[in-house]
Amino acid sequence: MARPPRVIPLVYTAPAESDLARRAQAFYDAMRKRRSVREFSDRPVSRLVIESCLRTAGTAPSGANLQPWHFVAVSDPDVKRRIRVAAEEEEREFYEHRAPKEWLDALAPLGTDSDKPFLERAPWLIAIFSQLHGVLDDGRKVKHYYSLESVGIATGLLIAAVHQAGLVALTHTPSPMGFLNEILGRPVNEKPFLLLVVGYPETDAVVPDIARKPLDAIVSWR
Ligand code: IYR
Repeated sequence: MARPPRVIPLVYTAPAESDLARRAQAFYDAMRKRRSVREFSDRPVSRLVIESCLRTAGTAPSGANLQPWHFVAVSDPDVKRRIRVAAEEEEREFYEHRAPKEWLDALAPLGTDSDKPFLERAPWLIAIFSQLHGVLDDGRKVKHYYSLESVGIATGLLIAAVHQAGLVALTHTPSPMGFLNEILGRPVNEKPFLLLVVGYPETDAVVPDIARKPLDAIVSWR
């Protein structure tokens, strides 16, 4: 029979009930200002800031608490350049051949193309990997559960942390992303999930004039 789990008291203080709505609204008001930004300044960002954001990402819930993620934080200009070159190669293939017209039509409002100068200009690129299984010191495999869901949640927290810190980010998904394993020296059990570009926006940065769906379009109540 499984041993009973070790437990500790939950650290939790309930806010006054009258405060709940205000707190929920305040967080929404902060998060609604988040935008995906493609025009980055080259202004540096201290590694300490990125470390705190990554700690936040690491607080995410995960399948069986196996924390099946790995983050590579890149600030080295040579590594950034290699990532840009490899990503743009895939992107050119995507925009010129691979993408069906329907996909290109869906992307049109974003104004994206295969040029990704921000991959060199932004101070930080965070490559997020999902560990499809773990590996013990002796090489044996450890099964992971819900890796992609877990890493998706961790990435959401990371994006919120970056925004809360006062920086901007872009979720970038050059496809396929296998070149990230090669350039960053990550093992084959780790699947690239997303490349998060982090920094300050360019002074005169613009963003697409697009809107979020209203609540009644994304929620139903029963
Ligand atoms: N990866 C390409 C294309 C692209 C795809 C989706 I879906 C987007 O929301 C945005 C871009 C690129 O980064 O340009």
